Amino acid sequence: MTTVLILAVLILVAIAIWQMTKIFELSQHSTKNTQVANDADNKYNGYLMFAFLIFIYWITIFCFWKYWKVLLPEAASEHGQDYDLLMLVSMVIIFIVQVITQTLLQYFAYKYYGKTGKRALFYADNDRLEFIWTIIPVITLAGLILYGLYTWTNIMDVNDEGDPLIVELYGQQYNWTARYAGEDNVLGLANVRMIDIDKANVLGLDESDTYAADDVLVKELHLPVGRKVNFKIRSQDVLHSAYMPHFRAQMNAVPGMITEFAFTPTITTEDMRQKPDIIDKVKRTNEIRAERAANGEENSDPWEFDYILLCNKICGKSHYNMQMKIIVESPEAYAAWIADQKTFAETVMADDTQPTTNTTEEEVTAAR
Ligand SMILES: [Cu+2]
Repeated sequence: MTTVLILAVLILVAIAIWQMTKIFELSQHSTKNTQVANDADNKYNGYLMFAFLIFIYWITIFCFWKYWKVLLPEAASEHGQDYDLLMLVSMVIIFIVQVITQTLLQYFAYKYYGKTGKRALFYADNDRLEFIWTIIPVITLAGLILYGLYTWTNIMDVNDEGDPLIVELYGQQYNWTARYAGEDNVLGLANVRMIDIDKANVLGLDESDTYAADDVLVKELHLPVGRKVNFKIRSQDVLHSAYMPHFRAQMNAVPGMITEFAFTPTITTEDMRQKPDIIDKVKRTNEIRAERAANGEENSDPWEFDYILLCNKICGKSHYNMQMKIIVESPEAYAAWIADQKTFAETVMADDTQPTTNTTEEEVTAAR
């Protein structure tokens, strides 16, 4: 209540000051102060236009210089190169057009500022000029769109060619679980109705499905470098989005359906850590962390670079914390790691004394 009163008083005081200024202005019988711009006003505005031109290019150059280093490092997946090239080509074209048009706009506003007695040239139309400034954007945009569509189709083509590794990414508020398809490289059936927390069957795998027995559930994603991975993405509750920025990959996780994305990792975690821009990023981050440590603040442990899977849909209050570490390693290291993991049969089906699932055959078929 006090806040409302204070606000009301402040607003009333502001109105009073504004009204008093008005009265003061009206009492000054100045003949100079007309509402029509004179030569001095026009000149002043012309110079302001020119100053604005200098300002926007100064700030553009400054931002490039200052913030270039916070951009993502080079893409760590095969399609990521194409993705980055498309982005670069689009941005360079936009940048060139922007520089030319903005410069002309601001410069002419400065050059032709109003002067008494000077009249604007009446120029009705020019077919040739209009043809030129229509056809150039048409060709450029058509080219960009075709190039974009071509890249998009290539990136979004999820197929089984080249013996891909099949991995499920399962999102729920607020964590990710990854499921490897095991020896058979076929994921077992799963349905939200078969989730059994008591038995730690958190993904609702169908225990009667033989393909499910060798599936491996993990909380850290390991990927062999150079092998294509087909991701099958599911959500238990709300919309999530599996986002792997270093691999230029993102796909929504939608309850009730399986979405897909495929990529081939090309740089191991170890190799990525040796890249100069990553070394620099880690150094900069750890300097900030050391400062925090000195002040006794939280989140001050030294940081080491890792690939990461994030959720990129605001899915609830702990959304920011929904992430999973990704490790890209040599095929040998990956094979050793996966051999070390327990299968679904070893963890859940082993102590399957009394089946608790009452899912009907129809429901299983529907889930398929
Ligand atoms: Cu989420």
